[in-house]
Amino acid sequence: MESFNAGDVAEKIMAAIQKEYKELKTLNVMVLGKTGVGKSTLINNMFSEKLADTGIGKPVTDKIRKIEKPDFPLAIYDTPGLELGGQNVVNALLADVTEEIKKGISSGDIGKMIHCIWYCISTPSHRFEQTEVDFLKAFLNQTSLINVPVIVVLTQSYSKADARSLTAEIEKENLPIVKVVPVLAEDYEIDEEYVAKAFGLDTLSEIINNVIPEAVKKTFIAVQCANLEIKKRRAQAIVATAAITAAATGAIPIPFSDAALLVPEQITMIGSITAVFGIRLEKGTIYAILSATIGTAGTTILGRTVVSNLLKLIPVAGSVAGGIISGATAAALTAALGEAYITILARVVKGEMNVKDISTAKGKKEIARIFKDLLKIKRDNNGTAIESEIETSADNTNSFEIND
Ligand SMILES: Nc1nc2c(ncn2[C@@H]2O[C@H](COP(=O)(O)OP(=O)(O)O)[C@@H](O)[C@H]2O)c(=O)[nH]1
Ligand SMILES: [Mg+2]
Repeated sequence: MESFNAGDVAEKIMAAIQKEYKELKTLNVMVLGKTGVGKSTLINNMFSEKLADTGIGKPVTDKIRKIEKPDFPLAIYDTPGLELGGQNVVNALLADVTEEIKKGISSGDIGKMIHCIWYCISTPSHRFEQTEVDFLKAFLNQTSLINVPVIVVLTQSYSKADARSLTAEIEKENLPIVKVVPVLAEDYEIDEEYVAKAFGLDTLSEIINNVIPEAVKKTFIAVQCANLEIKKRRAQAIVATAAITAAATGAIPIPFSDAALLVPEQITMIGSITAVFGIRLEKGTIYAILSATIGTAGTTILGRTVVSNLLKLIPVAGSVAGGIISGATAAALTAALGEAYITILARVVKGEMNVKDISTAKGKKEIARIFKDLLKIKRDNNGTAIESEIETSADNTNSFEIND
């Protein structure tokens, strides 16, 4: 029988991850606001790559700068010079910006359109100046005609009271905007004793996710780093789909060897989840995760002993009758593998786990334990948990031993 090597699988998963990243359409965000309101700080804290510091700015017009980074599917259209000086300057900027937005739309290419606009106003400025109101109204007049969502972001909102009153003031204007969202992109030191904690980026992220076109949602979820829940939700949906596919394939004979657990659907699942989290993983890391969950390093994945031991943990499976596992068992295995992978990547994103830790003996043991806990969850025939999820506690001493 052809053996199924973890290295080969890791290779296939790397290819699936590459494919996922390549297929992401570029997300285009336009950011407007006066110099010093905190546009760069906001951009740097919303996305996993610090575009505003190190991104290569390319002048699109004398007022608009396009910031991009190689191999990162995000483009920021920054307008550093929005000073709202004389009326001529304002009119020229308005013309430039609307021209740029219209150009994208007439291209017919979703990757070239502006998908969302953030209009930034600094909360400490305390008031919504008439010139700014007029500019915003003229601008919204253009953007609502062409249907691009505009979010007003109140930056540097270390005073929540000031943010509330400025929000009320702007809302009074009844502008055709998505929402007014107060944020503090970075902790703000008010004095030696008091530091205002950063807030609001998770809310902003959720709102953006709701208004951008479907075609770039995947990209946004991948490149944003402000809202982990959005990533988790998307990843869980991917797992649910993969588990249903596994269930639908029906009874699967064991040993799986080159079939079953890591069929193309599962490989795609791992690839898609990785893209959602926007993490760059090396082959060695994937290999470590695989060996800690469904196989042992360097040997055939899912030899009969390993499979039997894993299956014993699954409530719906129990024993393996006649050397065949049911669709429900395949679904449960797929769901547990996907959920274990989400748990690990979420920890990496939260900074609780370092990518390098994954490959250590301790890391692998921890991953094995997470997987085992998830296998034990009672699920329906499609792999959906039917009891409240077991909390994968860090201090579980009953760790899972993988047999060779
Ligand atoms: N602590 C803190 N400082 C901020 C925040 N937003 C902006 N700043 C500071 O305000 C100044 C101007 O911000 P910047 O992002 O360069 O503004 P831009 O000109 O609109 O791009 C910088 O010194 C930032 O560090 C924030 O959310 N928290
Ligand atoms: Mg800037």
